[in-house]
Amino acid sequence: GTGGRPTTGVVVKTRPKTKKPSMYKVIMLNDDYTPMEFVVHVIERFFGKSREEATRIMLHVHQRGVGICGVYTYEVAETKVTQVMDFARQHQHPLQCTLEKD
Ligand code: TYC
Repeated sequence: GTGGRPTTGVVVKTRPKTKKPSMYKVIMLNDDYTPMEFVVHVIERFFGKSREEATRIMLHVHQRGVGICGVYTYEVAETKVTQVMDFARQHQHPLQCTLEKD
Protein backbone atom coordinates (compact mmCIF):
# COMPACT_ATOMS: atom_id res chain seq x y z
CA GLY A 1 0.00 0.00 0.00
CA THR A 2 1.16 3.49 0.80
CA GLY A 3 2.83 2.71 4.13
CA GLY A 4 -0.06 3.89 6.30
CA ARG A 5 -0.63 7.11 4.32
CA PRO A 6 -4.30 7.53 3.44
CA THR A 7 -4.91 7.07 -0.22
CA THR A 8 -6.48 10.06 -1.91
CA GLY A 9 -7.38 10.88 -5.45
CA VAL A 10 -9.71 12.69 -7.70
CA VAL A 11 -12.93 10.75 -8.17
CA VAL A 12 -13.78 10.59 -11.84
CA LYS A 13 -17.34 9.59 -12.62
CA THR A 14 -17.73 7.67 -15.81
CA ARG A 15 -20.95 6.61 -17.44
CA PRO A 16 -21.33 3.79 -19.88
CA LYS A 17 -21.47 5.18 -23.39
CA THR A 18 -25.12 5.27 -24.46
CA LYS A 19 -25.99 6.43 -27.91
CA LYS A 20 -29.25 7.82 -29.13
CA PRO A 21 -30.87 5.56 -31.69
CA SER A 22 -31.32 6.75 -35.26
CA MET A 23 -34.85 7.95 -35.89
CA TYR A 24 -37.04 7.13 -38.89
CA LYS A 25 -39.95 9.07 -40.40
CA VAL A 26 -43.01 7.11 -41.43
CA ILE A 27 -44.14 8.67 -44.71
CA MET A 28 -47.64 8.32 -46.19
CA LEU A 29 -47.99 8.48 -49.97
CA ASN A 30 -50.91 9.92 -51.89
CA ASP A 31 -52.91 7.91 -54.42
CA ASP A 32 -56.07 8.55 -56.44
CA TYR A 33 -58.29 5.85 -54.90
CA THR A 34 -57.99 5.50 -51.13
CA PRO A 35 -60.88 7.36 -49.47
CA MET A 36 -59.87 10.38 -47.40
CA GLU A 37 -61.88 9.06 -44.45
CA PHE A 38 -59.94 5.78 -44.53
CA VAL A 39 -56.59 7.62 -44.43
CA VAL A 40 -57.76 9.74 -41.49
CA HIS A 41 -58.82 6.57 -39.67
CA VAL A 42 -55.44 4.92 -40.34
CA ILE A 43 -53.52 7.93 -39.01
CA GLU A 44 -55.67 8.07 -35.86
CA ARG A 45 -55.47 4.32 -35.26
CA PHE A 46 -51.81 3.59 -35.95
CA PHE A 47 -50.15 6.90 -35.16
CA GLY A 48 -52.20 7.99 -32.13
CA LYS A 49 -53.22 11.31 -33.65
CA SER A 50 -56.42 13.23 -32.86
CA ARG A 51 -59.04 13.41 -35.62
CA GLU A 52 -58.06 17.05 -36.23
CA GLU A 53 -54.33 16.28 -36.56
CA ALA A 54 -55.01 13.17 -38.66
CA THR A 55 -57.17 15.25 -41.02
CA ARG A 56 -54.44 17.87 -41.31
CA ILE A 57 -51.85 15.21 -42.19
CA MET A 58 -54.16 13.49 -44.70
CA LEU A 59 -54.92 16.79 -46.47
CA HIS A 60 -51.20 17.61 -46.58
CA VAL A 61 -50.52 14.22 -48.25
CA HIS A 62 -53.47 14.69 -50.61
CA GLN A 63 -52.21 18.12 -51.70
CA ARG A 64 -48.43 17.58 -51.64
CA GLY A 65 -48.07 13.88 -52.46
CA VAL A 66 -46.30 12.76 -49.27
CA GLY A 67 -46.42 13.55 -45.57
CA ILE A 68 -44.95 12.53 -42.23
CA CYS A 69 -47.20 10.54 -39.88
CA GLY A 70 -44.60 10.22 -37.11
CA VAL A 71 -40.93 9.69 -36.24
CA TYR A 72 -39.84 6.52 -34.41
CA THR A 73 -36.94 4.18 -33.80
CA TYR A 74 -36.38 1.71 -36.64
CA GLU A 75 -38.25 -1.23 -35.16
CA VAL A 76 -41.31 0.83 -34.22
CA ALA A 77 -41.34 2.61 -37.61
CA GLU A 78 -41.08 -0.71 -39.49
CA THR A 79 -43.95 -2.15 -37.41
CA LYS A 80 -46.16 0.87 -38.21
CA VAL A 81 -45.44 0.53 -41.94
CA THR A 82 -46.36 -3.18 -41.87
CA GLN A 83 -49.53 -2.53 -39.86
CA VAL A 84 -50.70 0.22 -42.23
CA MET A 85 -49.91 -1.77 -45.38
CA ASP A 86 -51.67 -4.90 -44.04
CA PHE A 87 -54.72 -2.89 -42.96
CA ALA A 88 -54.94 -1.12 -46.35
CA ARG A 89 -54.64 -4.45 -48.21
CA GLN A 90 -57.34 -6.02 -46.03
CA HIS A 91 -59.65 -3.19 -47.09
CA GLN A 92 -58.49 -3.37 -50.71
CA HIS A 93 -57.10 0.15 -50.79
CA PRO A 94 -53.83 0.93 -52.58
CA LEU A 95 -52.58 3.16 -49.75
CA GLN A 96 -48.79 3.04 -49.44
CA CYS A 97 -46.49 4.09 -46.68
CA THR A 98 -42.78 3.81 -46.18
CA LEU A 99 -40.00 4.74 -43.79
CA GLU A 100 -37.16 7.17 -44.31
CA LYS A 101 -34.14 7.86 -42.12
CA ASP A 102 -34.59 11.18 -40.30
N1 TYC B 1 -56.08 11.36 -52.88
C1 TYC B 1 -57.08 10.56 -52.17
C2 TYC B 1 -58.46 10.93 -52.67
O1 TYC B 1 -58.63 11.93 -53.32
C3 TYC B 1 -57.01 10.76 -50.66
C4 TYC B 1 -55.70 10.32 -50.08
C5 TYC B 1 -55.06 11.12 -49.15
C6 TYC B 1 -55.15 9.09 -50.41
C7 TYC B 1 -53.87 10.72 -48.57
C8 TYC B 1 -53.95 8.66 -49.84
O2 TYC B 1 -52.16 9.06 -48.33
C9 TYC B 1 -53.31 9.48 -48.92
N2 TYC B 1 -59.46 10.12 -52.34
